[in-house]
Amino acid sequence: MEMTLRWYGSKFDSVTLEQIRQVPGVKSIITTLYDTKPGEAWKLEDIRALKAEVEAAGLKIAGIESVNIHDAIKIGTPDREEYIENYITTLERLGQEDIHMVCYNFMPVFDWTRTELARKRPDGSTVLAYNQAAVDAINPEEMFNSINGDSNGFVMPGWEPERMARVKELFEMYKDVDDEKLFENLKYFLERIMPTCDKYDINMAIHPDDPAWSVFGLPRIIINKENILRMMKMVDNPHNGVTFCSGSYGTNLENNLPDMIRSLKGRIHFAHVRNLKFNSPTDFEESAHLSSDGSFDMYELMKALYDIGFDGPIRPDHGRMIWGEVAMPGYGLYDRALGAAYLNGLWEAICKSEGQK
Ligand code: DNO
Repeated sequence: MEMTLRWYGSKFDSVTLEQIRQVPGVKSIITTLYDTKPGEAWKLEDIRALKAEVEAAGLKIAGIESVNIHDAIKIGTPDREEYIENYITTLERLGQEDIHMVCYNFMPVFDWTRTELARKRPDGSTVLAYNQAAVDAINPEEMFNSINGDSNGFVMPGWEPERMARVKELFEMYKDVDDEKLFENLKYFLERIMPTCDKYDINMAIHPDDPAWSVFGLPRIIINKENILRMMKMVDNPHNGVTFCSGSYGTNLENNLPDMIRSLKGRIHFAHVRNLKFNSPTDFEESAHLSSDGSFDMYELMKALYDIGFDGPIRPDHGRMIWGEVAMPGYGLYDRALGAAYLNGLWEAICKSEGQK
């Protein structure tokens, strides 16, 4: 596996490439053109400039998180053709620049959803947290305002103000889209882009819906083993794969994470590994990565990845805010660096106990 950290670009991130380079075992990053809009074709010169900046700092780009999907594609309106064409152009340009992994999601309206961005834990750290009762008590606009108010001045991915200004209109546009329709639209999109992925060897890695159930009545499909295997089968091409995100699939305690990993052998193109601490099945917070701080056995997750021969990029996921750092919630340097060191340690121990040098 290739240990990475996510980086939003020098205009948007409080963490620098120079800092990332000093995290032991991290030689590459996962990044994006954060100021592009879903549906736009990325400019070749922008991709080249990003790549040059990363390489000048002694790092490499291991993949893109995310090239976002325009709502027309998810809803299946006739203008989706234009946006699919633009997506294909972006993929071609990424391929030409030797970038071969693209993470995306197919969540309607929102990306991830949390009810708190700074819940205080007993050790004084703050973390992102989710409480179903709190979601049930508010409407989407209120949720946007609370996320925006808690984000330390950073624009949170998937919660961009321009997007949220249209939240009512977006809900209206999705009113006839149920799970089946969303599957159908995903299939259509994947079938259209697979020839380009084959040509440029681009691994598409769909990110799960987070949390792994419907919020505000919107359809959600990338939530469990059954659905994800259905998706792999409906477009049966090795370039159609997943981002295995433990913190997203893990929101539903019925998901057996090591078993899911094993069932996806060859189709996991990217891994997000983080721990959650459940206070009840519908209230959880993002703990430190260490197994004993949360509810997951992180050794078992890493062992399952090892057993399937996972060799793609992996990243520690949301970190706690510690040591007075002010950063985008979930994306500070310190706790993610601790996470990377811990996951690297687990991996080294697994490799050695399996007889590898
Ligand atoms: C949250 C992230 C997600 C993820 C997208 C992928 O921190 O894991 O925003 O990047 O869903 O498109």
